[in-house]
Amino acid sequence: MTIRHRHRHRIVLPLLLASAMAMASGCGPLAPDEGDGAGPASPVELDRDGSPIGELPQRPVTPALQRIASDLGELVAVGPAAREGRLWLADRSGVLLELDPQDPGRAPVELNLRDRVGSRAGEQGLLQAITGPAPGGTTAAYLSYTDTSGDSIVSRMQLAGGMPDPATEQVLLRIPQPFSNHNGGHLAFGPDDLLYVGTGDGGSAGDPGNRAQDPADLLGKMLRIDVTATGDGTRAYGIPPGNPYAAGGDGAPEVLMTGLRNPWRYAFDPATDLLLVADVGQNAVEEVTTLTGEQYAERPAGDPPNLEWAVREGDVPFREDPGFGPGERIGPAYTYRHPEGCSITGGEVIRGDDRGLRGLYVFADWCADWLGWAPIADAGAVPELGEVRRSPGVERITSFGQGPDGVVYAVTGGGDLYAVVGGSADDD
Ligand SMILES: [Ca+2]
Repeated sequence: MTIRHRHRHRIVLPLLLASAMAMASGCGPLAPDEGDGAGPASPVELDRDGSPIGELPQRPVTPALQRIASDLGELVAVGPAAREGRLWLADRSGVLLELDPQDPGRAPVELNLRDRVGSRAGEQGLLQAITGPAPGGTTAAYLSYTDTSGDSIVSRMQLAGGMPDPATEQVLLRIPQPFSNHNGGHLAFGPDDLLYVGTGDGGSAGDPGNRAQDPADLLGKMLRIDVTATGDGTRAYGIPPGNPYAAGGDGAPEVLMTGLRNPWRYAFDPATDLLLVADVGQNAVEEVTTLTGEQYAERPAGDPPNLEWAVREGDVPFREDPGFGPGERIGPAYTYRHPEGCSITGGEVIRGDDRGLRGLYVFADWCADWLGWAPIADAGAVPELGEVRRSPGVERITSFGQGPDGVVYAVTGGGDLYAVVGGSADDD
């Protein structure tokens, strides 16, 4: 890795690298004046598409959407299935689909869970299904949905034939919902193999119960639990010792972060451990907030990261009374205003892909026809979200997810499955 390589890269990929270079701020491996070339190569600068220098594309590669399948129902989640090479897709009405993205014309396997999923209101339903570790070194399915009473459920099911077995369902969390909207419902395992559970503020508008700032309330939070532990009789999981209220205090032991309104999708960058949380705004501002591994791994007692809702909506004041609860306030890394969109759909960081998109965070907005994207810039030791740009996209994207093949997929409420592929800069 030499200066000469960097120079050539800057010529070949001027648009992408200009922002990355600007963010390097004169320190770290991206700095143009740092000459030792020692240490690991920067994925942004030296390995953006995994190709040798001489084979880099002549123009910047931007993300675009390629439709893979249609008419799959009201899709709200996508991710790897338990069975190798397949995708799990969640139909909000309560059906889990298993699809082979290499053979998308074949009818998907269907698991009907409508006996327990309630989906009358638009934000209710089957919201997520993923696989993950379980006690005894096994693998299980973890599902998130609203039940027929409208309450939020996070449950575990054993796998049978590669699909969740509903007869084995074990409810881990049951969170009463005061209103039908803002149910959160995303599930993701962190780099620590702990389960991160995003909950909405309970709904209505403006967080009337001030739940998001109350660390004792499970609503309006990022929860974190250890599902490999068998629990202690009062709960069927373990409490990670790094949670800010693990040892007691004024908050619930499951609470990791406070001040969330409706974190409709968040993602961990597998290369840097950066956590990107997209929080849906009220009527004005949509936001992405980022936390480094250092910011979320081990929290001091009584000090959750506080993402500021409902005192602030994105980067503007929302409600003064009753003010901030405890915790380190962390403002958004990126915001945009209505009517550029109306409801952010948080995305994923592309890392396994080798078509020129590596290191990009992609996301969308439910109301907008653009695809948002930005490089994750690793400026020395601290990863951060780079300059956000937009490409043509489609409306009603409800979720993104990693595929089994390193491809990031997107789904829509209209039943379409898309792969995120590389387009040219001319698409802008
Ligand atoms: Ca916020």
